[in-house]
Amino acid sequence: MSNQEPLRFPADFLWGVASSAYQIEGAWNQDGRGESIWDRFAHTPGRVHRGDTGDRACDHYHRYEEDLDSIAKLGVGSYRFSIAWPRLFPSGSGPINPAGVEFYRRLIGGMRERGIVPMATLYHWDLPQALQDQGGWANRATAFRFAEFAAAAFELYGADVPFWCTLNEPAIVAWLGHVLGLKAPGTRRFWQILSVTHHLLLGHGLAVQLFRSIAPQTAPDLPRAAIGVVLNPQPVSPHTPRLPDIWAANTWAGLWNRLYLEPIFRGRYPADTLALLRGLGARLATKPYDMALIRQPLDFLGLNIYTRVVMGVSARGGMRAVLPPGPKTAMGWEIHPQCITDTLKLASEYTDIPLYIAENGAAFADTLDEAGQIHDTARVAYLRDHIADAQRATQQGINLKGYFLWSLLDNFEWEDGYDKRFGIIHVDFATLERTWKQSAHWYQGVVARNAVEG
Ligand code: IFM
Repeated sequence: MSNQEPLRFPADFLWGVASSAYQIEGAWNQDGRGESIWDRFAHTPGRVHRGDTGDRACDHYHRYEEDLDSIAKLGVGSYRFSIAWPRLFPSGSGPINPAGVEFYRRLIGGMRERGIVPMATLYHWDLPQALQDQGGWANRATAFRFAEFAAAAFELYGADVPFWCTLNEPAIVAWLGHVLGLKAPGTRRFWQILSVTHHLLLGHGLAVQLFRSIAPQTAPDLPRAAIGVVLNPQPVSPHTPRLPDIWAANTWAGLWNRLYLEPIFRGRYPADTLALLRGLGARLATKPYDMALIRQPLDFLGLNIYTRVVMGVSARGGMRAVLPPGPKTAMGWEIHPQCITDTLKLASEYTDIPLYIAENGAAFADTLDEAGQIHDTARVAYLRDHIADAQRATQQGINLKGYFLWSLLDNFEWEDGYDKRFGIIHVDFATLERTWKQSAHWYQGVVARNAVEG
């Protein structure tokens, strides 16, 4: 513990916690929910660590009241959750599922009763399998189905949800889902990288356009309705100042950062990255006005920030991520708190709209002591250092308006199953019992004081 003055945040700073539907809800085939690409992926042997699935997950679908009580007790102002598309539209489009509508009505209502401001994400990776069967995001039509789903959500919940995020991390969807095959739908079709990216971004743009025309009016006690997108650009540095390493860092920044930031904020794909990908066989068919549709004025930008990337060249001359020495999380990600300011600065080059850290947190191997307590000191240290860096960013004039901790609960960490725990609340996946970790108590204090220890 340091003796320095606490690092105070601006009075209107929004504290939150974050989760996503497939990672916590469970009830995968209940009350009319349709199959998603993550159900199909997790049910396919060999795709997820130990064969784990989200079938039951944290059973949040049935235990959401208890979880909302925890959020209220943490004292945070907001909860970032996601709406499962196949719960509202089991086949991706067509008739709406009343039980799905009702679930989110109760969930959002539960937040409102407790004074928690809802932030809804529309696409946190759970595409209805029926749409995947028609080509998924590689099919242009999916962008239009997404916009219809989004419009239905705006109509249904617009009065009570002031913050809307269209997509979560489109780079992950495109690269890890469609090129590396590590996430659903698990395909390895390099040539689709540009079409999948383009259709995701088109879906985003169309949804924002519909949001503007629907213009949801929020209840008087809530902020005005706002829409944004959640991206995960990473600060990239060259391993050495040598030219090949600089080339690798720039190339990676194009593929991972600029491929998403430039179309959304400047209405064009980065020419160098586009040429590189096309040269390697990626295909892209655009229609007139697509880029104008993608470049919609946004109200905020969400950023998921965990680490940075150091790039060098391999012996064969290709790009290679270099893992610097020093501490790592259980994901093997370098702990580098300055990634917060660096990412915020990177985003600020594209826009001056309000920025939210939509996710930040860490997986560590937690152990329960004899009394059933979890002293997750490594997580507390990670959070403290990253939140302190966020505070320094606010002092440097960066337009940072809020921080959402990933994650409320230990949950289904995609292809890693339940092996990686990001929660500040421990979940016993046999009994589903929730136990606050030390980090939850600590975060409660940060929120109450609106400050972190310096
Ligand atoms: O669990 C994920 C989340 O769904 C998206 N952002 C990164 C988190 C940790 O890997």
